[in-house]
Amino acid sequence: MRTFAVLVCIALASCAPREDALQAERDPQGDVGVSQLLKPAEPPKVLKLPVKFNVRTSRDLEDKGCYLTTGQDQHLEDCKFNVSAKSFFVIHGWAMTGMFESWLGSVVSALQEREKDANVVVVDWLPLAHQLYTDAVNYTRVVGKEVAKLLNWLQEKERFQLQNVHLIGYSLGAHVAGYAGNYAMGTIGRITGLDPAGPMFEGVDPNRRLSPDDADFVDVLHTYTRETLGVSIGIKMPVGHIDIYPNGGDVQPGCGLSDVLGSLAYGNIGEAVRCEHERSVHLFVDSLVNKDKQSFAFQCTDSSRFRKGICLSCRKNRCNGIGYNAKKMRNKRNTKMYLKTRADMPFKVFHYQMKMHVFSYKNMGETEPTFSVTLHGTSGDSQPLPLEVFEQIGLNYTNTFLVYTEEDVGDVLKIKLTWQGSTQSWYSLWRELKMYWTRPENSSKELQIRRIRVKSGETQQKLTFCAEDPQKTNISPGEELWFIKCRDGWLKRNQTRSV
Ligand SMILES: *[C@@H]1O[C@H](CO)[C@@H](O)[C@H](O)[C@H]1NC(C)=O
Ligand SMILES: *[C@@H]1O[C@H](CO)[C@@H](O)[C@H](O)[C@H]1NC(C)=O
Ligand SMILES: *[C@@H]1O[C@H](CO)[C@@H](O)[C@H](O)[C@H]1NC(C)=O
Ligand SMILES: *[C@@H]1O[C@H](CO)[C@@H](O)[C@H](O)[C@H]1NC(C)=O
Ligand SMILES: CC(=O)N[C@H]1CO[C@H](CO)[C@@H](O)[C@@H]1O
Repeated sequence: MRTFAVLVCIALASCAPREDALQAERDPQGDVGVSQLLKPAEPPKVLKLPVKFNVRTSRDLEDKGCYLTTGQDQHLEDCKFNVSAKSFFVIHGWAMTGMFESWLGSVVSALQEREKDANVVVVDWLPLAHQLYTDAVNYTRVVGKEVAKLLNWLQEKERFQLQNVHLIGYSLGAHVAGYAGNYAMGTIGRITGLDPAGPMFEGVDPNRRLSPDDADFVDVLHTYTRETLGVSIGIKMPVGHIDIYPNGGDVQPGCGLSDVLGSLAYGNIGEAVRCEHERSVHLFVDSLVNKDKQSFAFQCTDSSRFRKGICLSCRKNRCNGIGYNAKKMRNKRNTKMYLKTRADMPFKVFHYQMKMHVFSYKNMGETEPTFSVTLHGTSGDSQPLPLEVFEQIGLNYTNTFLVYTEEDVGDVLKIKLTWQGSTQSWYSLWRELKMYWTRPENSSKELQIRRIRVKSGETQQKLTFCAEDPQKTNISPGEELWFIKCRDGWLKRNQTRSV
């Protein structure tokens, strides 16, 4: 218990005292230190209306908005709540500081911009969320029930449809949404879980956490599912109809937990962890505002298979948009999907599967080639993209790789394959030294690659690239080999053999 309280403390907010004047003024107990967090629970101050429904009536985030109260018809009118329109309920998570975090405003603005007619309601349960984590967890059910009560009352209104309701919950808020779905009469249209909280929810019964039963469509983004001392801040298990794990759901680019420099840039580890947890929110905002740069995720049994480039299919609904653009898939349950992303908005990248038959040629011994490819397309060229090798490159074997570009290169016309011989990174230097020790005579290493087959995840287009010079299909360390598009599609297996 102690371990995870500390972890959660680190992850969900900065536990260090803050010098925020505004906060100190409004919230004298804002300096929640770890020791305080671990103190036994004080009897929670029961407030009259611990859960508030704040209708965002204007685009101005500073505007106080208007409050709905279950049973008060006049409030609907006062708040200009359009009962026949779509309604979004944004639900925050654990609140270490007792205040709204800045991401909330981004979600509200993005929803207002994307769906101009819609009602955007912030579910404010700050007094209950600003407690020990274990107590806040206990309150998720109470808060979920309050949301359900409001929805049940709204259902008495003509033209109000539960199908038009979309709950968006971050961290603990995702489980609040789950409870709301549980207690609401009828079926809520959609719930989006943004990195649902893991501690005390991982592995528990479906009716005590977010689950596919809670809405007609439950989609989930998992961005911080790395286990430390047996606890993961974000829930690891799939809890929706589709569960999307961007970048494997653990290390998010730009959050820099894995590299020292990144952590320094962030000031402390806590910020870096929060960066990954909160990434789910920013991916959702991105999906709302960058409509023309939609990210796609691909179904796969696990992250390592995805990283090997095995899963880039869209057949039988195996791919889907992410965040707001995810299409309803009720026939699926706990479907895990994966994608790579950029480090910031817009997060979209372009995925490619590459299949390369590597013929062992000469003196390969124990060496592992370090390849990179550069894509040349109708709209531009990519950076050199390293081919990530997990075990080792199979010789006399068709290897599959996943590569992705941040920029749209358009239709790929040409591919440059480079066998990094010179030191282009510390890693390759290290590999080279290792090679040198084990096998000093490097001059005659040679592999043969005759063609590269490419499939684009985003367009599902398949192309075959052949060696530009049919006489030159051998490659040695430090050399490069050019391939040009020679065919649309891939040939059947028996035909491939004959060249
Ligand atoms: C209420 O929402 C419906 C459906 O989106 C829309 O057609 C209608 O114009 C809205 N009414 C007002 C007053 O905005
Ligand atoms: C959770 O809340 C219920 C009341 O809603 C209370 O009876 C119970 O003791 C609480 N559990 C914990 C662990 O605080
Ligand atoms: C690959 O095939 C070539 C020619 O058939 C053979 O000489 C070589 O030993 C094979 N390499 C491996 C690693 O099996
Ligand atoms: C194999 O190739 C031959 C021609 O080379 C073709 O007629 C045949 O249909 C192919 N078989 C398959 C299973 O693709
Ligand atoms: C042909 C070639 O690349 N030879 C290199 C083999 O490795 C030694 C030591 O690393 C180099 O000095 C040679 O140039």
